[in-house]
Amino acid sequence: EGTMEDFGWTSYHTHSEIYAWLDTLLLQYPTILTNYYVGSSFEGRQIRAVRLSRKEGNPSIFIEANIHAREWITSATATWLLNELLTSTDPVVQVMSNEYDWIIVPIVNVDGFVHTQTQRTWRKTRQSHSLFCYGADPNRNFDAHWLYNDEGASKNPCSSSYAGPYPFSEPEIQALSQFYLNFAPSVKMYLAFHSYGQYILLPYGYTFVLPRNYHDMMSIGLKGQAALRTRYGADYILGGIHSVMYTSTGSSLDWAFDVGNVPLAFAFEFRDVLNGGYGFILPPDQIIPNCEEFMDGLKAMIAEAVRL
Ligand code: ING
Ligand code: ZN
Repeated sequence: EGTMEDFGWTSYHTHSEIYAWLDTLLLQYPTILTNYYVGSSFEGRQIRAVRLSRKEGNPSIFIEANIHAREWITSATATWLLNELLTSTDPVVQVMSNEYDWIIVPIVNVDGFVHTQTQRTWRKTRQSHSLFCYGADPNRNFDAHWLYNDEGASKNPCSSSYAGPYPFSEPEIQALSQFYLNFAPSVKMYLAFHSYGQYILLPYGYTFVLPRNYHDMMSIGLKGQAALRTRYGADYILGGIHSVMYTSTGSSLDWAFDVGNVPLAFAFEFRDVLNGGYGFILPPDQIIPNCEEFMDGLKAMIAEAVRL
C-alpha cells in the first residue's frame, strides 16, 4: 500500500510497511539510529529493533510492542513515538530524545502480527504445540515465575493464555530476553505496550506481593495518570497487575523486573476503554489521539522519575 511518503498514523500498517519505514529512517538518521536483528520468529521472519542514541553514556528506555498479535495500536504507538523522538519541536520531547537512548522493538510477535491480517483477533505466537492448536501466549512464556502456583496462565495449548510447554519455548521470547540482557545494565525503564482497557500497570502479575520500589513506581504512575487525562480526558487505571487486573505468570514485566533487574517497569494498556465497543479493533482515527495522550503521560512519568 502506497509509498513511504504515505507512512503515517492515520491508518495501520503491515509488518513489511513498518520494516520498510524503519529502513528509510535508518538511511535518514545514520548517526542517531542503529538497526538490530533481535532474532528470528518461528516462521523465520526477522524480529527487528532500533536504537535511538544522540550521545554516549545515556541511560536507556526499552520498549516492546505487539508481543500480542492483535494489539495493533501498540506498534502504531511505538512507531509514532520513534518519529516524535526524531522530529518533535517540543523542547521536553527533545530533552527526552537527547538524554536517553531509546531501544524500541516495534513488533515482537511478528508471525502473529502477520496472521492478524487474515485472523484479526489472534493473540499468540504461531508455533504449533498440539495437533489442533497453534501458538503460546508470549506474555506468559518468560522464565520468571512461569506458571507459578499453576495460576495466571493455561497449560492447555488451545487456550489463548497458553504458557507454552516450558519457559522460553517461543523463539521470539527467547530472542527478546537475550536481546534485552545486552542492554540491561543501562536500562532505567522497561515499557511493555498492550491494549486494551487503559491501564498503567506495575509489577507484579504473579503475586500480590509488592515490588521493592513500589512507592516510587506508584508516584511515577500517578503523574502519568494525571497527565494522560489532561488532553482528551482519558481515564487510565493505575496499579499492580495482580491487584487491578488479574494474576498473570511468566510475563515480560515480571521477568524484566526480577531477572533483568530493571529499576522501573510499566505496562500500558492503551485505548479502547473497557466497554468502549471497539476492543482490540481500535479505529485508525484513534491512533494519533492515543499517541498524543500517551506522550503527555510519558513526559510526566519521566519528569517524576528524574526527580525521585
Ligand atoms: N493484557 C496483558 C496480558 O498479557 C499484562 C496484561 C501486562 C499482564 C503486563 C502481565 C504483564 O494479559 C493484554 N491485554 O494483553
Ligand atoms: Zn497484550
